[in-house]
Amino acid sequence: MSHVYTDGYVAHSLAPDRRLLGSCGSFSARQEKGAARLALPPHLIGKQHHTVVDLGKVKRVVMMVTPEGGGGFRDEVWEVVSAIRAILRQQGEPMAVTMQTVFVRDRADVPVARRLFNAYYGDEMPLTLFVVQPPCDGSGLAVEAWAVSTASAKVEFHTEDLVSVSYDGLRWIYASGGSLHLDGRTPYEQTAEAFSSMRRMLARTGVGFQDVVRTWLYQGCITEEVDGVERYRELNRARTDFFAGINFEHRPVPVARNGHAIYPASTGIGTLGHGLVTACLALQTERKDVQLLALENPLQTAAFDYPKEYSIKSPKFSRAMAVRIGDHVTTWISGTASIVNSETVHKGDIEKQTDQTLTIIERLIDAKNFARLGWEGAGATFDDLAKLHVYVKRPEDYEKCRAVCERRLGHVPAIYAVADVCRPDLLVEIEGVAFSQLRQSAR
Ligand code: 3EB
Repeated sequence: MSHVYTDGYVAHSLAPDRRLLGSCGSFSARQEKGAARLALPPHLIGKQHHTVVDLGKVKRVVMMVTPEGGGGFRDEVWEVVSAIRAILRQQGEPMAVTMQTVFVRDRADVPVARRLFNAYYGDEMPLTLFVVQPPCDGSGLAVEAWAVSTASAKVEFHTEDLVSVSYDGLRWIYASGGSLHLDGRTPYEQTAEAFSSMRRMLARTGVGFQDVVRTWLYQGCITEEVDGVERYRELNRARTDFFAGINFEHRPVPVARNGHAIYPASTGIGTLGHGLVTACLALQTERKDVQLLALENPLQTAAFDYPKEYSIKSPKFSRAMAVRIGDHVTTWISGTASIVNSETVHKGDIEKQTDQTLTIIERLIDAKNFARLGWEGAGATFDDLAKLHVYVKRPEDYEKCRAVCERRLGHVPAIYAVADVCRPDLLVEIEGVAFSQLRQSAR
């Protein structure tokens, strides 16, 4: 949010768009009184939206930042860095960014972005994914960054592909499978290598792949065919083979029986180029008040049960993964598209597909669905969303898609980027993360 004042300066409100959990519940920035306002010269700080999540012992800040001052790509990166730094500085306690996803317009800009982020973060470089998906607003980049307060959390930057965060008897591990380019390898080989390297990374912290709760798979030219087979289908075949050796029900953290197979939540989406960028998030704890629930959607066939016409080996992911920690629940919503049962609906209509996708998400996270799958008293609404990522296939659909999202969700920190969704007839895919409180009676 920015306001141009008569002296020509732009004052950016760095008040959070949302505050989740804690004692204050959620409310919008507009309602917040006495919000910090920094008067900053134009172009110094990017457009930012962020959510502050009060997890009791630690605070998490989710930032969605895009530049707006113009200039070259370097200016844009520094503007984003300035915004991240300003948001973190105003938290009043030391914060560290643990993971960031950098969406860039041009692949050629990735090395520049990497160097500038390295220069800022130094030896505290978060796990960083560079994804070639042009931001819909025309910027050279857009960044989603997750930070945690370091007064009570210990953040370990093992390598640029491995970061862990420990607090309150919990350990979260972010691992990336690196950024692979084609190099003569088939999509199957690339995928197999990405999963193996994530497993190798996790093993360095003593964690197995069965502890993964969420994966992100950014595949270049996802719907292109290689030797007559679509790249995404080959990704699915390789993932299926890799997962065959993993039992996601056997992990230290108990998984609720939901009557379905259990897989991590996931995003599978296209990028420009032919690379494969992957990452995962794992959780380890011995706490007795922590439990996982893999969510399926009453409106959709489980992806792992999709008929063979979509992929010989089905996509192995859950519609969402929820983790209950004490009396709050974090829900990672997988990439969700306008699919009812297993069919694409509203072909060619961006507004209807967006609206349908949001309805599917709403039904996925509502209390009824949690109760159906065994968690009475849990559940989330759109007001509990900390962030949203919207992948739009056709750049010209952006405004219409955003209008539908804003009408139904109000203001959620969000990034919109252009990407190919894994079926030719899908125009939009949406993912998010929700933080909600268990109902009193369920605690
Ligand atoms: C769908 O429902 C849309 O292959 O990991 C969404 C989220 C999608 C994850 C994946 C694919 C994946 O099938 C596509």
